[in-house]
Amino acid sequence: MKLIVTGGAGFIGSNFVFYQRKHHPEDDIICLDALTYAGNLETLEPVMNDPKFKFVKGDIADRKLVYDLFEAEKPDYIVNFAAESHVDRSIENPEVFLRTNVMGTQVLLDACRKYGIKRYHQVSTDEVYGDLPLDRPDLYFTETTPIHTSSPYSASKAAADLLVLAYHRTFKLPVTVSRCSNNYGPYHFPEKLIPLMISRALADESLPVYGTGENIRDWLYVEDHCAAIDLILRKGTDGEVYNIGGHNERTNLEVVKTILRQLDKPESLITYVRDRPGHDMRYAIDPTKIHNELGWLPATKFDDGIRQTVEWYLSNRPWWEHILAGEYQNYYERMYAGR
Ligand code: NAD
Ligand code: TDX
Repeated sequence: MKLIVTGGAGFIGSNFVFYQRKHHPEDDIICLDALTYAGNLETLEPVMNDPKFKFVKGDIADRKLVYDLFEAEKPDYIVNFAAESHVDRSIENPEVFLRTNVMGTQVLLDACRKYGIKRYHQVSTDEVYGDLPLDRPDLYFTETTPIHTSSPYSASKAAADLLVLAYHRTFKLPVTVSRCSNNYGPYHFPEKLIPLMISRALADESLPVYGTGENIRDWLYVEDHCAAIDLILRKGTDGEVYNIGGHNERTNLEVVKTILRQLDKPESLITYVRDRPGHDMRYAIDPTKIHNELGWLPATKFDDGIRQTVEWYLSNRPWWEHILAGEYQNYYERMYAGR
């Protein structure tokens, strides 16, 4: 089997590449990634010389480049992680979110139609369901919860989901969609909540908590997400949407305090700052469908996962320090110019 993994130099995509090499060493992987600010080739260094792995620098919205790649490689599976993924950036500048998340997805779908594939998998998010109120802990997102987005980011992801499902209905393209809750773990870009708080706490800097910190996220260890996508890709049903989450709801404040305890830093570092506009209150996934149909269950409890994650950031300082210093962006040219 040959897989194209788009966005494989980002947080979840890189973890998925490593998961595939470990669990399906017979498969060939091509990573297509534009190396935006969020893409880091240093992350993929362990597989760069692997004969079953190939890296291609390119934009999923570049039709010619994508068609040429499909023509040359004739992939069986496509897993689309490539996206602009940060809600705050989408509030600042929505345009690139539409280009990559919507138009880029459309180019990939067209390439799948033109060249034929076994399965296209769209990596989506629970944010397409909007949010749940804090006073209704009995409510969860299911696959039939209406799409109801809050940010330009989630609107662009929802648009992409609808396109993917439309290509299934109209053109019979074999597709699946997964909607996962918040991920955490190794290689998480240090402007997202958990790695941001770890790196700032280590430097004894203030920890900016938006609003009151009561917003709830449903955290899933990244490897559990990768295992779920792998199952859906290989055993899921065409045209279906699968929710992925592990019932690990925490307020942002709880998450930040857990990190501070583990690092033995004082809670006085917490600073309440202006809230995110349109800030979603609570996300909570009902994962019954993927459990019943594909037997998926998360393996990592939040308390273990967050401990491992903090330890990972402590023992991989150069990885995130290069990002904070901006050095990682020269890495591709430095290491791969003329290679
Ligand atoms: P990320 O921002 O860490 O990585 C995105 C990757 O996509 C980067 O390597 C970047 O260079 C690449 N990319 C961006 N634009 C591109 C383009 N036009 N062409 C090719 N590559 C491009 O994101 P992430 O957190 O790893 O998220 C991956 C996917 O999972 C996204 O689709 C996101 O919506 C979804 N998701 C993320 C979470 C989460 O908690 N992080 C949860 C659910 C779903
Ligand atoms: O400095 C901060 N302070 C703060 O209070 C940051 C960066 C975030 N927050 C809050 C906002 C959210 O309630 O923490 C929560 C998590 O924020 P993010 O890490 O930005 O994630 P979120 O907005 O929940 O979106 C994430 O999960 C769903 C991913 O970035 C998305 O790509 C995914 O679809």
